[in-house]
Amino acid sequence: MLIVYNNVHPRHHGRVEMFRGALVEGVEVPARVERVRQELVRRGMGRFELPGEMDLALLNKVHAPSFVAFLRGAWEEWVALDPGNAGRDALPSYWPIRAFRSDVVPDSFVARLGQYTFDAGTPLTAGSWDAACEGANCAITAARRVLAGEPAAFALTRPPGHHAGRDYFGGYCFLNNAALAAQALRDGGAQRVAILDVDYHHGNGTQTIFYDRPDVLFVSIHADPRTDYPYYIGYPEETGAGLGEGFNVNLPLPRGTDGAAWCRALEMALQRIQAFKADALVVSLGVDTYEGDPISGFRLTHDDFLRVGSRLGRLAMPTVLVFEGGYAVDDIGINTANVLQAYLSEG
Ligand code: OKP
Ligand code: ZN
Repeated sequence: MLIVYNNVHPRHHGRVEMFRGALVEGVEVPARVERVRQELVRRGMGRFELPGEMDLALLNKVHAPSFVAFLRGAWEEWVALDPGNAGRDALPSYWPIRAFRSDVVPDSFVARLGQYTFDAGTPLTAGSWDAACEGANCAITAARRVLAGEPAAFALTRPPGHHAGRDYFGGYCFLNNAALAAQALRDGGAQRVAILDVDYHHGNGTQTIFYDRPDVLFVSIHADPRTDYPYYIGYPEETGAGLGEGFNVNLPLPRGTDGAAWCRALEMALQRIQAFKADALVVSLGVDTYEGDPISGFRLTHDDFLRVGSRLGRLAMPTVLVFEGGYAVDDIGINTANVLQAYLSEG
C-alpha cells in the first residue's frame, strides 16, 4: 500500500497532560507511528513516500484562518510570556463557557489559548505546528494520489486529527487530517465523499466541520459519550443540520464491546455509506478499540483488525486511510498492519 509518511512527527512530543488534577505523562508519543512504520517495513507491505508542497489554501478553507494563524504562532507567544516556558508544554487553564462573552479577543495569550481548545490534555510544544502541518499535508497528498488512480493510500502521521474542529484543537489533535483529505477529494472531483471514523473516540471535529453539508457523509463508531471522551457530543440524535440533515450518523457502543458486536455496528455504517453512493471513502483509522489499549474500553483483538481490514477492502472504493488513535504501543504496529494487510488482500 502507498504510505504517505510524516517524517517530522517527532517534533511534536508532549511531555504532560492534565488528568484528574495531576500532570501525567502523555500517551500520544512518537513511538506510536514508528512502531507502525517498522511493522509495515517488516511485512514488506508499504511503499513509503513523503508529501509534496503543503496546500495552505485548502488548510485555510477547512480551518478558520484565524485559528491557523494562532496555531502557527502559539509556541512563540507561549515562550514570550516567560522564557522559562521554553521548557514547559503549553496547556490552557481558562475557558470561556456559555455565560462568558464570545466576541472578545483578549491580549493575554493564555486567555486566547482557552478560546481555541477544549481540554487541558493536548500539550502544544515547540514543534507541534510543524508536525501537525506536515501531517495535514500527508493526508491531502494521500487524497490526491487516490484521485490520480491509486486504489488506496494511508497517511501515517501523528498527532491525530479527528477531534480538531474548524477553529479549535483538543484530544491530542491540532489539524483535522481526515477532513482535509475529504475536502481534497471533493475539490478533486469526487461528488460524494464518505468518512468512516472507527477510532474508539467520537470524531467530534470531523462531525462539526461537515455537519451542515450533504456532500460529505460522516459515520462514526465509538464509545458512548455518556461515559467516554469527548462526552458532550457524539450522541445518536446528532443527524446533521440544514442541508446536512441525515448525513451524520453516530453509532455509540458501550464500554466492553467486543469484536463481534463492533462488527455488527460496522455493517450498519457500511450500509449507510453504500446507500449514499460515495465516490470515495476516508477512514479515520484509530486502533484504540484494541483490548489492550491503556485509555479505552473496547475489546477488539488482533484478529478482529484483520476482519475490519478485509471488510473495508471488499468495498473496493477509492480509499484514503488516515491514522488516528491507538495507545498500546507494543501492539499498535500489528493492529494497524493487520487492517492494511487484510484490506490489500481483498484488492
Ligand atoms: C484521541 B484520539 C486519558 C484521558 C483521555 C483524551 C483522549 C483523546 C483521544 N488520560 N483524554 O481519539 O485517539
Ligand atoms: Zn481515540
